[in-house]
Amino acid sequence: MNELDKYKEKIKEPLRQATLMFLIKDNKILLALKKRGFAVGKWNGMGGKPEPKDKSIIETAIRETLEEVNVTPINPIRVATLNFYFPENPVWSQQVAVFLAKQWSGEATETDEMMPKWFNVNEIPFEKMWEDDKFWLPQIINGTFIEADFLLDNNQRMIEKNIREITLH
Ligand code: 6U4
Repeated sequence: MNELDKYKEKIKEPLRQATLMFLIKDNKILLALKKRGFAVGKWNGMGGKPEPKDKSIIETAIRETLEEVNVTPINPIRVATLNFYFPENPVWSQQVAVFLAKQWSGEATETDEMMPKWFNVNEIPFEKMWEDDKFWLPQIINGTFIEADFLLDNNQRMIEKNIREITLH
């Protein structure tokens, strides 16, 4: 059994939830630079943890996007479920629901939390992102639905991955 499966068998608690939202228009994707907190300095989608007032994970994803870049996504689609395991630091472990939106209201602007920027989909700055992103972000941009597990170390480096494409019937 690989390390990932061994660790998954060992932990009993469900992973805490978090969200990621990507806006896509033509051949451009909106990423945002994290200005504080976990993973500061990385380009990523917008997102965060559920709050008690959220009625669903999609509400969390929309609320976080509004708080972080002043945009309200319209009809976002859930395209991935990513499980991130940090055996050396389990409080970082999380299950991330990933959404794509092709419509929104407002225009992305900087906040205390994030600095948004549009990138050409062929020029995504993977070297300044989480190491796992290059394995799933191009696929979801191409319309693939993904379920994946990642094992990461204390330095936020990826140790192992298991990525499954989901076929909808
Ligand atoms: P708050 O509540 O804002 O202080 P924050 O420091 O923003 O917390 P959190 O946990 O709310 O952190 O959000 C973490 C964000 O990082 C979520 O949008 C999910 C995302 N994320 C976590 N691990 C990731 C990984 N390995 N690859 C990735 N995104 C990840 O692309």
